[in-house]
Amino acid sequence: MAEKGFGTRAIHEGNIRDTQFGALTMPIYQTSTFVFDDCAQGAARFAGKEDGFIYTRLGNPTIKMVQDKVAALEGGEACQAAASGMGAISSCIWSIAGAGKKIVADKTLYGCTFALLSAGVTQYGVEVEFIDCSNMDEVKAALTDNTCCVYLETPANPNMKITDIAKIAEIAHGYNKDIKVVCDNTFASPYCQQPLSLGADVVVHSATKYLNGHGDVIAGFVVGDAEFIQRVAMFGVKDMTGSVMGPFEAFLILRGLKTMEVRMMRHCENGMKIAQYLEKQPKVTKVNYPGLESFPGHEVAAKQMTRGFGGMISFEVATKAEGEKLCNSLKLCTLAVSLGDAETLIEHPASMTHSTYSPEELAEAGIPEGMIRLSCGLENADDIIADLDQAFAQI
Ligand code: LCS
Repeated sequence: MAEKGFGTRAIHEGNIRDTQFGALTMPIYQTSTFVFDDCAQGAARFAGKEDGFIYTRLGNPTIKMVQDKVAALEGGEACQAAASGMGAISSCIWSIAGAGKKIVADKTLYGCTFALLSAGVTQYGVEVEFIDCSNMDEVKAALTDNTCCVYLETPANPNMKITDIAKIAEIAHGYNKDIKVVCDNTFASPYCQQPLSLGADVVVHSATKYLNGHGDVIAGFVVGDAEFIQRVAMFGVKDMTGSVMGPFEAFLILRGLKTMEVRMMRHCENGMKIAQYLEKQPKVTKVNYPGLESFPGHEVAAKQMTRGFGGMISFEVATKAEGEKLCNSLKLCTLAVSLGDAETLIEHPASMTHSTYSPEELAEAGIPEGMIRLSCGLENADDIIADLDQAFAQI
């Protein structure tokens, strides 16, 4: 039988049947520990000789189900949940890098990921070189014998820069097959793009965003091959970060995933309509949306974002003051960081999500002061556009 559609898989893959009471939805196993029948069973579980749960930092049924579902949607062998996107990223990085190793990272990243890589891991003997991953000459020049990881976001937060995942994987693995190509797939979501199928080794997510989709959870995931995820689970999360997802968060994400396909269809549709509106708006000097033919990354995006271009847009106005006036004049669109929610959210990256960058680093990363980021929500596109239009009339 042909592979089932994304919506069907989001609803049915990884489900664990409740044989005790027959509950349709996965119960919230709100427990810190699990009871052993006897000492032999406890010892066998700790030794990995018997399946079964031990302690929620090491595994939990509700969390297992959401992990298996996300692994299936990303086309990965296994998945490890974390307490946040940053928990997933740091648990992943500590499972790859250590003193004496080098990470090659794109210079345009979510602000806290940039802080982790530029000011965090470097304190512990890890070398990090920031480059432009959309420039393959820079990628080739950065690879060295101690390189263990190439780290990127595509589309990148906040300027939507597109990186060719297949090309990066080919270059990195051609240099050394053990280099882990890690792709943050938060902006695209597995509905639009599956980096593992393009050659990436690991996908990380802030599940706070599209995977949950309702703005009521902080959570993250790491997806990859079973051996690597075992290391992330039993070293990265268990020992290094302790960044454990809660059972209630797992439950809420399971609930969110049931509607993921219909939500993403609407996010993509609204993203395209709003990007086309912004392109015609005289006060906008530049629109960054992978679906626009005018966008430099469009061709690569069309190749690797197979179901749509997502709901994230950034655009530029002439000055920071104009951007602030615009944001302060909106009535429907909400001034808040985060993204991927039902509500349309707008923010100013240079002073908010990317305030961890110095002014020089912002310029280097392609994040100007006049840039505004828009997470197109699930409202009716005409209403979002009307709100933007009245706000633009104020500047
Ligand atoms: N990766 C990306 C691409 C992100 O955008 C974020 C958060 C993270 C990782 C970290 O995830 P968290 O720990 O927050 O779950 N991005 C945010 C943003 O752009 N606005 O607020 C948070």
